[in-house]
Amino acid sequence: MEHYGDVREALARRLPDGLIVLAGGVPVPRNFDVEFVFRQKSDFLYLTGVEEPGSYLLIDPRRSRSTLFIPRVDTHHKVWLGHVPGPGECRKLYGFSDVLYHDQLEQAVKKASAGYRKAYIEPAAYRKLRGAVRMANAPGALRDALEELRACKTPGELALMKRASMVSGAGHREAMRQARSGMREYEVQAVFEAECLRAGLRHLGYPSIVAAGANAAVLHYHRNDALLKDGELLLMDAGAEFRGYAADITRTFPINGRFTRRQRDIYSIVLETQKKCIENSRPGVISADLHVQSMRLIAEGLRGLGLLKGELDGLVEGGAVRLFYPHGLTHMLGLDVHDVTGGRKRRMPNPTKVPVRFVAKLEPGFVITMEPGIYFIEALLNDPKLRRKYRHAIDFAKAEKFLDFGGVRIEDDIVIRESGAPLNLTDVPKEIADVEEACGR
Ligand SMILES: [Mn+2]
Repeated sequence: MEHYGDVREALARRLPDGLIVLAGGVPVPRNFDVEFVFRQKSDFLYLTGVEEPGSYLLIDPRRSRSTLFIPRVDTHHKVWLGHVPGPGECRKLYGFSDVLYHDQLEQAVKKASAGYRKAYIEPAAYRKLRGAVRMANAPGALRDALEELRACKTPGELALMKRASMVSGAGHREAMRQARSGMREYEVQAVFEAECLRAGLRHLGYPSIVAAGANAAVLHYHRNDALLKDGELLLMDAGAEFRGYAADITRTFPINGRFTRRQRDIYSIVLETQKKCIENSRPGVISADLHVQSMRLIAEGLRGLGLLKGELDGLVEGGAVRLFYPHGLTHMLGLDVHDVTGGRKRRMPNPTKVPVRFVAKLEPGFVITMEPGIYFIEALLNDPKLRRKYRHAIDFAKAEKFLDFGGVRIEDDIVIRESGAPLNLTDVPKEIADVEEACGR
C-alpha cells in the first residue's frame, strides 16, 4: 500500500503543473453475457494496485491528493457478482484517503482544475471528460513520465517480481519432474499452470510455450498438443504474474531425464553464453552490446561443432549466426512481459553493426531477461536464397542432420544492481547435472 502511494508521489513530482487522470481497464465482451478474463491496465495497476475493472484515478499534484473513483454497484450487479467493496473498504484495501464513485469524477475534476492550466489525461479518461476539461491536455508527457518511472523497479516492485519468479520456478521444477514420453505437451502445461494457480497466481504473463522435439524451433509455438518422445528435448517458456508483475522463464530439458551427447553440445553453448551475459549485465552496459556478445559466443560454439565456418566477426556481422539464433537476447520485464524501456530506447542509437530491437543503457533497478538460444529452423536452413548467401559460412549438410533437434533456450530474469553482481530472480536448475537430477528419472 505504501509502495503505491510512493509511486503516485513520484509521478506527481515529475508532472507538478497539471492534473493527472487515468482510466482503469473495462471488461471486454467475448460474446453475449460472457467477458474475456479481465486483467487491469498496467499503468493503472502500477499506480493503484487495483485489480478490479471500471475505476479512475485523479492525482492533484499541488494539493498532494490522490482520489480513486470506483464503479457504483447496483442490486442487479450484487446478485450476479456478490459483494463488491465500497468506498470505505477501498480506502483500507488500497490506502487511498479519498475514494468516490466514478459518476463523481467529472465534478471532482472540475473542482480540482482551479489553478491549473494544464492536464495530463490519458486518452481513455479524456473521452469521458472532454466536456468538463478546459485545460490543455498533454497525454504524451504522461505516457513518457510513466515509462520513465516504470523502467526502474523499486524495492517494493522487486519483492512482487520475486514472488512471481518463485512460484513460476516451482512450476518449472514440477514440470521437469513430471514430464514423461507418451504425455502430450498440454499435460506438461497443465502441471506448470496448476502449480501457479495453486499458489493463487491466476494470470500468466503470456501464453505458455511447451514445445517437444522439433516444435522447439517454432519461436512462438502455442499449439502445445504434440506427443513427448523418448530421446527428445522439451522447451518450456512460461511465467505467471503476481499483482500484475510477470516472470518470464525458459528451460529446456531431456524428456527421458538424460541429455544425449548432441543435446549436451548444443545446450552447453547456450548455457555458457547465458551465464557470461548475465555476469556482464551491469549498469552502463548497452543491451545491444550484450546481444552482440551472445552472438559471438554462440557463433564460436557452433563453429567448434563444425556447423559454422570462418571468422567470428564475419559470422556475426554477416548474419550467418542469426540462422541459428534469430531473436533478441534480452528485453525489459515488469508489469508487461515485454516491459517499457522508459523512452530511453528512442534516445539511444544502436552502436553495433547488427540490428537489435532493444537498445538501452542498463541502469540499477532494470529487470531484464537473458535468453540466448540455438534452433534448427527448417524454414531458414532450407531457404534457397539463404543457402546461396551463406554457403561459405554454414555447413548446410551438417545442419540438415539437426532438423529433428528443435532447439534450446535458457531464460532467467535479472535485476541490474548499483554495484556487484546482478541479482538472478530465477530459481530453476540449469546446469546439466542439476537439470538431470530435477528430472529425477
Ligand atoms: Mn522472454
